[in-house]
Amino acid sequence: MAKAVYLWEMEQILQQIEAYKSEMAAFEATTPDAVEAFRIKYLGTKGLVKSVLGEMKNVPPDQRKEFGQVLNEFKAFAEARYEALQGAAAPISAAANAGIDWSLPADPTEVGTRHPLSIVRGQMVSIFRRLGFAVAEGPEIEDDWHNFGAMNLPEDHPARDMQDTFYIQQNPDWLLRTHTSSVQARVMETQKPPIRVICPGRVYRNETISARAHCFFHQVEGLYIDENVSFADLKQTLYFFVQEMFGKDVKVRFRPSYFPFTEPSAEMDISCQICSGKGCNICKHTGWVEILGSGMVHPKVLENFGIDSTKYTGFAFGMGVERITQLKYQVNDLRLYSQNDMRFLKQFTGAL
Ligand code: 2U9
Repeated sequence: MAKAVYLWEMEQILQQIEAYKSEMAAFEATTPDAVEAFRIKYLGTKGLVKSVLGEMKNVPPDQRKEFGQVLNEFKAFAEARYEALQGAAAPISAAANAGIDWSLPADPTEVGTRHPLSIVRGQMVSIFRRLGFAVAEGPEIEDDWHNFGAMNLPEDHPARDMQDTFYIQQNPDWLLRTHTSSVQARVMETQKPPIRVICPGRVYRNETISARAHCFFHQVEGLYIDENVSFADLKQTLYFFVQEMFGKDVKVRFRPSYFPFTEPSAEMDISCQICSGKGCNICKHTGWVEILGSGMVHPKVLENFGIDSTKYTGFAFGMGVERITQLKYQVNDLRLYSQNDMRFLKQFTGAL
């Protein structure tokens, strides 16, 4: 009989708790005074939470654990609601104290624009993605092996002088990558052919800064390794790229060249986009401008990564994003790209 009374009372208390919780949830407080009123009513020394907690003494021992849990949750609910009200009221009351008129229009803010190099890099990446190239990225601080050794440039190789390198003082095995070929090296380390990647990224060379040279610039390099990849694939891929980038009327020509990591190697020129081949200062009155280097991946580079060079062949290419941007938008001073001059940067609003 006694137990039934206890149960009935407990039911009542539980209902009361639920009623208090709904009340608290609906409690609105936009001023510190109202928040304080909430605290006094529910969490004060004579508050409702305390009085419900006081019911614990009437609960039969075998139900204390279960009821204790309910009470703890109730207390936590009240505390959480109090914190939420405090958080919501603070900025409103701070604004009111500071005399802010929320109905006033906001100060005009200048909307940023995409950097021309980001725009052009995005276009380059999107063209190669359509040909099935994946994008790979890697570290800007590299070790000697990934930047030079793997690329067929051993320590005493004179071709290392072609690229003035920034070495890390604390450890001369580390350097700032001079090309993103180091990323392709890392791809070859972890993936088996077929490999079809492009590697966009920033590279560093120890050059005196001028209109035509900078100590850092951006490259997009590409690598395609599979069975039966030929120089014809290289030419067609790069021809497609320039047609998409500069329009269908663009003409191309390849000139033999030398890079330690490709054999044979070739540089590609396109008809000058400024004078349409008639002759101007940009093309030095030749009608042609150089835009990239390329070639068939040197068998030694393939073997460095355990790729059988009698079964697989590949082509690779590299180009500067600054150069492509210069030809697309006639930017004639490399320093403009990194000077953060809004008069320059604003001109590219609306581009992709
Ligand atoms: C691997 C094998 C070969 C990437 C290549 C070039 C030719 C090249 C320059 C163009 C202008 C750099 O930005 S630039 O100064 N690049 O001429 N790059 S072939 O060859 C590779 C890359 C990775 C594994």
